[in-house]
Amino acid sequence: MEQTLVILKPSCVERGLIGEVISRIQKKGIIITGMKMMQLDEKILREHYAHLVDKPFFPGLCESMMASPVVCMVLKGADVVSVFRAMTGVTNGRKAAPGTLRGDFCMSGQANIIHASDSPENAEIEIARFFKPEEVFDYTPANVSFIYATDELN
Ligand code: IDP
Ligand code: MG
Repeated sequence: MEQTLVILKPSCVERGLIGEVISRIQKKGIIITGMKMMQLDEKILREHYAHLVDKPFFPGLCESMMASPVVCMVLKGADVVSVFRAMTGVTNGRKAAPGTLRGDFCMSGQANIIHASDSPENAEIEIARFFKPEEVFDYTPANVSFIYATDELN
């Protein structure tokens, strides 16, 4: 099954929203295969946000991402990259649709509570950046046959 990398940003951790996000992930039927707290630094953020290093808001983005520990997760599921991006909503929380995590829980374009990988290829790169192989547990929960039809499992 596909994997994605999720980061619960300081705007999620500091506002006490970790449980809300994890609850939605689990209620959806997405499997959490890795989870840990980390304090990010500028080195890892320059890699993770390489596409944004030249933007004027990059220093502020780094500061906001280092303001507290974050929670990093690896999620597993069929089409989980696109499924979880849809659950996350668009970048700016003020524009994100109600019902999405950003739409329901944030008001900011920067402090938007969650990072979620945007493609399966980037997900694999990001998982390797934030997790050691032994920190990801590729188990299958006992209820999986009630989450998917048999022909959806591979
Ligand atoms: P995404 O998180 O929805 O994939 P990206 O464009 O990859 O959005 O940007 C990464 C992060 O950089 C965003 O989640 C947000 O925290 C921050 N960011 C993006 N655009 C802006 C901006 O115009 N102003 C301030 N922060 C921004
Ligand atoms: Mg992005």
